[in-house]
Amino acid sequence: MKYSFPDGFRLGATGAGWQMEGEADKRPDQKHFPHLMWENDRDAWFEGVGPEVASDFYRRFRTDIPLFRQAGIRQYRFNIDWSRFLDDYEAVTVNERAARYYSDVIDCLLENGIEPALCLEHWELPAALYEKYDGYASRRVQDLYVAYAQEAFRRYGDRVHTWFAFNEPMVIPELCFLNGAWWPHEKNPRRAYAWIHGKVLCTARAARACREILPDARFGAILNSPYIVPRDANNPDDAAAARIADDFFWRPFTDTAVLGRYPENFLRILTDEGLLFDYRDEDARLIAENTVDVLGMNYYQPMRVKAKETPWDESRPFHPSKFYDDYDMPGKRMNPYRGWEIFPKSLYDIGMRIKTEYGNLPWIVSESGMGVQNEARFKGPDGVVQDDYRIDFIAEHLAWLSKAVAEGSNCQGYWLFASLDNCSPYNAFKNRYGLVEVDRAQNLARRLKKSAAWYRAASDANCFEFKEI
Ligand code: BGP
Repeated sequence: MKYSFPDGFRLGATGAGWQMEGEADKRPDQKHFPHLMWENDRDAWFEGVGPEVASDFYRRFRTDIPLFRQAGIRQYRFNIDWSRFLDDYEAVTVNERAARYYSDVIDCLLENGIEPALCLEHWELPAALYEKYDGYASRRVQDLYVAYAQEAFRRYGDRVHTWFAFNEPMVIPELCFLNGAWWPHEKNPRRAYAWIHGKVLCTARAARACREILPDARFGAILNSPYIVPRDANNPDDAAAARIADDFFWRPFTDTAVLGRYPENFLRILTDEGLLFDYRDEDARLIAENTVDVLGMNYYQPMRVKAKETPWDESRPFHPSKFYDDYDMPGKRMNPYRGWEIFPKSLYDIGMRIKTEYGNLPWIVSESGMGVQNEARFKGPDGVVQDDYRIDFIAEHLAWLSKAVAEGSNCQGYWLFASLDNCSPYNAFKNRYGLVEVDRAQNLARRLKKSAAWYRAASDANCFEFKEI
């Protein structure tokens, strides 16, 4: 069956700053938060590998970007590493060498016919601002983030017309401070929600600054959408459990960014728990007055929940799972390497939800992808990774997305994670995501995978063949 997208819909890819750039030309005092995670938890990172070299995109972008073009990437979302971009985070003095690098990447993308979209942060909060002020919980750091954003708008706004505040602003507060999975392994909900509110305020303030400096640009938020699915939508207890998970994991950033307000239930529960952050009248006004023009939704897997069956231990620090249990659906399709469910229909559901609940705002699938371990075993005699599983994964996601678009959802693009194989938090180079291989046994040599040719054909034609969904 043939699936197609309207004119103007673009296939693209995402490149995460620190996960690809590497740390060449950075001073030791220019560390970012993921570097701290690695430095303090090295044994837990796959083979001890961290962000130091990553894919070495910093030194190789001039030869990488033409490969992206060959892979059919028409739009490219990447980000500035705040910790690299400035020499002095408090005085907001720009490191001219870093500024030139980002400018050169933008030019190189444009020369290759690829439209750049810039994100201001993919977790690269400068370590110095984490250590001195506790990061986004601090109003001082929020000021410094906005000052940094203004500098970026002034430098690159002549060539970059789509901007985003953060990549997945929920992930660091959730994994580092709420459930303790990542360094510093805290279960400290007060800190987690203070960070979340700080990032909500930064998003609104950066949107306002972007409009002042670049009135013709569009400004957006990139959110992780663990699309929440109840065990049984017809069971009121399961549905109620899913609503609470939604209030805590989907809606805090989506509602503030698009509707200009927090979900009531989220504020009420935090208040009842004695965990409401420093929430001022002027904050509510700021959020209401500075919503975004575009949403980026990163989607990997659904979050399945059911009504609470296990007793909640009141001596534990608060976690939203006080009100729901995770649901392990029998027979679910898995990506065994990453341990994530594969459920492409969510892209249709996300599209219809944005249409009905969020005013049909323009949106983009800003990440979707499949990480696979030991891809070298799939190499053919010519050395090319025969990643048919990735082609099927992309096609099935695109098929569901095209159904949403056909039913009126205003989705304008699909950006694969990722252009290049790169360094994941903790999993480092274990699972490979790229259309372009990075061969670590061969001095990081690059080679297009089979999926790159498929992506190129789909991108050029804006349509593709796949089985009926
Ligand atoms: C998202 C990040 C990406 C990428 C992706 C895949 O949360 O925005 O940068 O890391 O997850 O996950 P992982 O790298 O953990 O396999």
